[in-house]
Amino acid sequence: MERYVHAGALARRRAPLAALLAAGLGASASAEIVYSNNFESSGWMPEWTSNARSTTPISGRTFLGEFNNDAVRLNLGDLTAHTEVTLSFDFYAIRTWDGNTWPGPDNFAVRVVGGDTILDTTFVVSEPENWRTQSYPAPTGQGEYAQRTGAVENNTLGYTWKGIACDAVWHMDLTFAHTGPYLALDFIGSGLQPIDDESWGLDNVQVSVNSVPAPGALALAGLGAASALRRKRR
Ligand SMILES: [Ca+2]
Ligand SMILES: [Ca+2]
Ligand SMILES: [Ca+2]
Repeated sequence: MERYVHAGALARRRAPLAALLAAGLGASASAEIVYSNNFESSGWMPEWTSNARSTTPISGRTFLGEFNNDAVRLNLGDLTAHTEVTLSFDFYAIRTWDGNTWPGPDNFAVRVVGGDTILDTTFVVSEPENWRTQSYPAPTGQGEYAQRTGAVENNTLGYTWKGIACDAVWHMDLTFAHTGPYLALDFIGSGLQPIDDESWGLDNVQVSVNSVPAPGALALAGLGAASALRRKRR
């Protein structure tokens, strides 16, 4: 029996009507943050299947992890009606990730339970072995990018391997089609060597739900606004 957290009890913001109307011509007419967690407080988190938390040696950031060849699940419930979801988070890759090649591939994936895989890729954080390649920002097996490609931070967390600084942070914004009040997401590491050699964590996890109205609904909203304006002028 899975437990779902009442997302309404967590940080929730509604886009003001003006912003909603202004965004009416764009892809997302409204967005609502239904979950946000920086893991800095120590309370129990029933929405996560693991409550493992660590603090970075440099700058003292607390995050969810460290994990290795593990899957950790985020369960959310009571979501506002929506047509798509945006998942944002910081991915901490710690120590000697080898990317596409032996001893690897060193893989990280995010899957919607009962739905699509929204991220499946490899990373390299393995200086000074500059010959290694990673798949990210392409999917696993489809990219040959230099190590740390796309990283927003390098060697800022304070982890080392044989005295050499060895960590990187990637920021992810993943938008995918989704409907229904429940959302479960699996974050999965695989192909990794032992946890003191290759590990990972999550920080600043945020989930927003978006409603993309059908063109007909947009036209109706426009008509409604126009007739409201006419009534006001009379
Ligand atoms: Ca944090
Ligand atoms: Ca390694
Ligand atoms: Ca490896």
